[in-house]
Amino acid sequence: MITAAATDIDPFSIEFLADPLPFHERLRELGPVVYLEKYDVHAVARYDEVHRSLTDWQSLQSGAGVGLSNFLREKPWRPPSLLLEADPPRHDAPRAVLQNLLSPRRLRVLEAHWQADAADVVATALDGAGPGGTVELDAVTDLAEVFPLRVFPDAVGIGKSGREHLLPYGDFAFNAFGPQNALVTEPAKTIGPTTAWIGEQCLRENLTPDGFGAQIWAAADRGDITEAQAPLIVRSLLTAGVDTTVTGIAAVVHAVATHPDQWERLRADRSLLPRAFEEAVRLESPVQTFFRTTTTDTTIADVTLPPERKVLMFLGAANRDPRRWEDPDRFDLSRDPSGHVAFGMGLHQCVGQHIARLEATAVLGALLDRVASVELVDTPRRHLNNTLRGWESMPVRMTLA
Ligand code: QZP
Repeated sequence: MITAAATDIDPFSIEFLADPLPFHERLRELGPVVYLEKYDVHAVARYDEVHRSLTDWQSLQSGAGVGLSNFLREKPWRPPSLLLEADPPRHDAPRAVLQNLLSPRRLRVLEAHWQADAADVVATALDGAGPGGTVELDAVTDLAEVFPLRVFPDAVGIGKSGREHLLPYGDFAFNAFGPQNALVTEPAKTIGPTTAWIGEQCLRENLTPDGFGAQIWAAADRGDITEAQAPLIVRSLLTAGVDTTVTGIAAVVHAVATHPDQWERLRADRSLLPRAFEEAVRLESPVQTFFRTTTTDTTIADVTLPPERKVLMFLGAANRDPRRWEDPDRFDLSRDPSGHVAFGMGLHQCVGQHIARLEATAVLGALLDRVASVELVDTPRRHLNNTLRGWESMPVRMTLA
């Protein structure tokens, strides 16, 4: 019998979360499958094994939870998501509803509006500076957090008051995929009202008549899903749709600020804009990790695991695996980043990715319209989370075109 290399690396420690890249390399080098002693789980950090694990939904289920906690044994902190924490066939109707609602074709009507909103958000962040002027701003709090909060809650159709709960709710949900460390136990003391507010926003009577939320309820009226499923599907949008896009937008600003030659290329050729976003999420992997649970005896690279075992997938490590990517740490607009696993892969691949792309390219496009150069003026400060890799603050200087 072949066993996985064991390690005491803790991927949810402060040390790891603050600077994961050297740990990712160690994990990849240890072997195709490793055993994390601290949590008694196996893990994959190389591209091929992560890709295979993501696509083998029959052996590696999501229904037992995609966090460390095994729903077969432990009660989840909230009713499980009908999409994320479900397998076929239960997964499929909710997935189809969102996939249809969030398809590129359906999103086209938002594009011009969101580009105008992005121009406005960028103008405000640039604080009235004129051509040739320079502005210092925080790319996280003045830009990356502002834009999704400006467009997404309105697109879902939730109430205007209480929206300050959205980012903390997402932050908590993404922390909750990890172990019960201080990133979970501390906010858990005060998350109750936030969770209650989110639940209220998902009810039919609290949604505007034209948003994604109302359209999810309309799918229940048609019988595509049940009325009991509708509010939980709205909840998925509110959980997965805010902190992630904030991080994605911050990632692309960080990438161009730290690679001025690539910013110049982008300025010279705006058709590279979609690629800039894909390459930024490859490099940064806003969603760093996810678990699956074995359904049956499952062999990954010669290591056979019994049923009901958790497997941790390091998306961020796969996206910089030198076995798959040449010069993986470089943000390079010459590269074809397709095949990255920042949005996952297979059956559960991010259903909101077209919205994420629309938001990020709207912001980046608005920056390209106004800004000649972007640079960091200080070391950006990370925001630690058990699953998301983002920033608290990113001071930048922008020189206007
Ligand atoms: C979070 C849900 C990266 C994913 C874990 C993002 C995510 C997707 C779905 C949900 C939550 O359905 O609540």
